[in-house]
Amino acid sequence: MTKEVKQWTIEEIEKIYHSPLLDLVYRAATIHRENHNANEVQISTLLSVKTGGCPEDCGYCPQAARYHTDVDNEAMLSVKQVEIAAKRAKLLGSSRLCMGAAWRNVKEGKEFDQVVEMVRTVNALDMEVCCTLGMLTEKQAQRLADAGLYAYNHNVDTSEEYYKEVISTRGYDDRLKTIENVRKSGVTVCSGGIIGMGESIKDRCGMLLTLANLKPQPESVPINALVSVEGTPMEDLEPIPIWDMIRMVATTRIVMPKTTIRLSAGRTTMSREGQAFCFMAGAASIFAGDKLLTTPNPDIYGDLEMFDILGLTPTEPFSKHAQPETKDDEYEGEKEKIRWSRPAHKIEKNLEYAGKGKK
Ligand code: SAM
Ligand code: DTB
Ligand code: SF4
Repeated sequence: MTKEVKQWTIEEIEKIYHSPLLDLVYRAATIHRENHNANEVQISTLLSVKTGGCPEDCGYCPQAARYHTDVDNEAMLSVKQVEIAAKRAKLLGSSRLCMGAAWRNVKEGKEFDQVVEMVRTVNALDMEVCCTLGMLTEKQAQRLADAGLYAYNHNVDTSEEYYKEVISTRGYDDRLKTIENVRKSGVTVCSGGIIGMGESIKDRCGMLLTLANLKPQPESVPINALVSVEGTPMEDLEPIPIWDMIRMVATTRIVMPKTTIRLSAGRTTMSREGQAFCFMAGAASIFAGDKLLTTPNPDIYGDLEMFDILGLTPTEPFSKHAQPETKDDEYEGEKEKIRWSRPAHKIEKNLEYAGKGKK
């Protein structure tokens, strides 16, 4: 008999989010211990392989070309540079490397070929390889899978309703389509979002509703706290209280018991005690290294000291899923055509910031 998969409702998720904090954390911690080794936290490293100049208008993002931030456009990293960065990350305890590109979507050609080569190279170092390259087709996902890609990160970012207040250049459905394409290729899905963008609690729960009702649920869910960057439409937003992060992590744990929850952007403003509470509530990964993609992150030695204080050990690679095999590249160019949507709505704040000089 097949076990029926639970379909979550927004009311159920909101009720969990609003429960008394200590009850919430206790329940989440219990579920965490039933499904994971609670004293292990994965150390992951981010590497921006193509920085800046992105055509999208994501209101939080310092890499959007239309906002004038301190981020400069940089040429794509070479495979050798990636290999060196990956080896260094591994030496410092990382078991996962996530490579990001400031692209709307993956396009066929030299740059994508180079990313495929990067994936092969990092997989050969026995690290979990993750990519976040924007929207991609099923064939492109398959090509990355064949090169040894372990995970693909593509965030829904927020609820379907609030998404329209943040991004106007691509739709929520496009995001879900890419996630579906990744799923079909056999690569594990990493999808989460950001809190602190001015959304309501209902939106935070709405984002979890989307993710928790995916079948199967994502293997990995990053929870980012907004890093407000000067020059973006979200530059004036205050950091969220740590209690919101703890509630978000705990609620994620309860509605997606098996998922790896990643404490992602925003750790520079979180105390160690706050982060410990998040680990207690089910977070099982951090991004380490002094930079995320473009913004600062806590110092790695400070993080290792935090592991020591809390008695945490870094998770070994491939402890949740087997290492993908790297196959021969028999790819002969793109045959599949997808038309990603260009939604018609406009976002006043994003328009106001586009082209405006940095203060
Ligand atoms: N261009 C690709 C895309 O958008 O899918 C990949 C890179 S993008 C930088 C990856 C994710 O980083 C975004 O979906 C968003 O959730 C997160 N992110 C970007 N800027 C952020 C910020 N200022 N604060 C927190 N998270 C951020
Ligand atoms: C995710 O959800 N967070 C990471 C990773 N996936 C790619 C990226 C955070 C980026 C924060 C802003 C920056 O450094 O540019
Ligand atoms: Fe581009 Fe990704 Fe930044 Fe959006 S989040 S502007 S798609 S790099």
